[in-house]
Amino acid sequence: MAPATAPSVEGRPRPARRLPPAGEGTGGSYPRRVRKALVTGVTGQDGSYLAELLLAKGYEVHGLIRRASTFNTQRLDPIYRDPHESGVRFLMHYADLSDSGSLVNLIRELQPEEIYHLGAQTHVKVSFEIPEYTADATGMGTARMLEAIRASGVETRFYQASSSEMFGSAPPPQSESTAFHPRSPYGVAKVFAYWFAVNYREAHGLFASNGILFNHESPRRGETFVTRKITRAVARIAAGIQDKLYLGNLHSKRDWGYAPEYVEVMWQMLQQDEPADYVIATGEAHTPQEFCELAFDHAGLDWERHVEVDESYFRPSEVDYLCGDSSLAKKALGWEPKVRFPELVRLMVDADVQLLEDELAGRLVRQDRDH
Ligand code: NAP
Ligand code: G4F
Repeated sequence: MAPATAPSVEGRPRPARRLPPAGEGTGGSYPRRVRKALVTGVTGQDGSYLAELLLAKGYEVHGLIRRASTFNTQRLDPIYRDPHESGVRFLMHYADLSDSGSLVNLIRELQPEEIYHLGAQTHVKVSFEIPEYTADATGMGTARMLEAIRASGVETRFYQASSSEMFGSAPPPQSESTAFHPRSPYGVAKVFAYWFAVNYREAHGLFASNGILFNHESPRRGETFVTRKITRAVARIAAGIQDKLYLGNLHSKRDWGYAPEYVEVMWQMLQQDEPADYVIATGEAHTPQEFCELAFDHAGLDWERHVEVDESYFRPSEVDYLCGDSSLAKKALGWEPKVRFPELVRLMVDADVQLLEDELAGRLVRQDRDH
């Protein structure tokens, strides 16, 4: 275990050192060393893809997970190895974004070179029902992470998972210079967290970058977000075990990309010489209705026969139109999306059809992860 490093005189995090390419050590006369990353929200959609990416790049990856009464690590099945085996480079640690002490202790113990802060209460509609909790986990969670970095005096780089929800009612196309006007407690909490990261960069010299990511989806998307809710229902309706799908507002516009491509750019942001904030988006917007049309059609179904609107899914204040301008990311990072809307819809439907077939055939066995 790396020894704890004393905080510098003013309790400031040390400026991040220049990083060697991952997995290649520092070269020259320096010893070869595996780079260490800490990922909060590792059990979520993005956290699981990011952990895979970092492992493939040679990192030792530490995931922060919170206590749950059931196993919540299914998305990590592809990379999980029993920690009793030798050479394991993916390890999980219990902590919680509402528990400052757990964050300080973990960061001090690990001394990670990179921290990807993805953990949050991420559901916009739910944030209207639990605004105080959302402010705490999604907003204060970032403040606690940043203070934990300062308190532990660790040399690190920090990625803040900012969101296009911060733009709210600001008209498209939204870019890094668009003023925020959040429309939900979640959006407000993310604006708070965004400015916390900027402030620690300006006040304390921390290498902190905000990735302002527009919606990104995948077969690992949480089941209550609209895209996954649709693709799961399509699979069930096609199999004859469900008939109706109840949705809310079908006419908002979202800029939907493919999650594995979005975690790649998180990593890229922390490899730059200087920290900065970047919008990540496809530049194309579609409605939930268009998503339904394509998804049902891909399974040979007519969406209008199965989809009904239930107003209880409407939000008290909606974000009508998100469509991002990611030209800065293209110029500075060389990042461009590859998977476009129709392909995204098809791959998500195909994955849910396959998943249901596996479930019905009893081919899926729950993996127990006691760590
Ligand atoms: P997600 O699937 O909902 O995952 C959220 C993660 O945060 C889960 O691992 C969850 O743990 C963890 N978490 C929640 N509360 C916590 C707490 N109190 N302490 C510790 N961990 C906690 O979210 P995602 O789609 O991967 O998104 C990743 C990040 O990017 C989030 O910050 C999200 O707000 C942001 N973002 C996402 C999108 C998008 O379209 N996906 C767009 C912009 C920004 P459990 O598994 O235990 O619940
Ligand atoms: O899938 P959604 O719940 O995603 P939303 O609200 O855009 O938020 C997601 O993307 C954000 C990035 O902009 C992230 F920061 C956030 O964490 C999350 O990942 O809803 C998309 C749209 C909304 O306009 C919603 O009103 O779909 C509409 N919708 C219509 N029927 C529905 C439903 N959304 C959900 N969740 N469930 C429905 O039945």
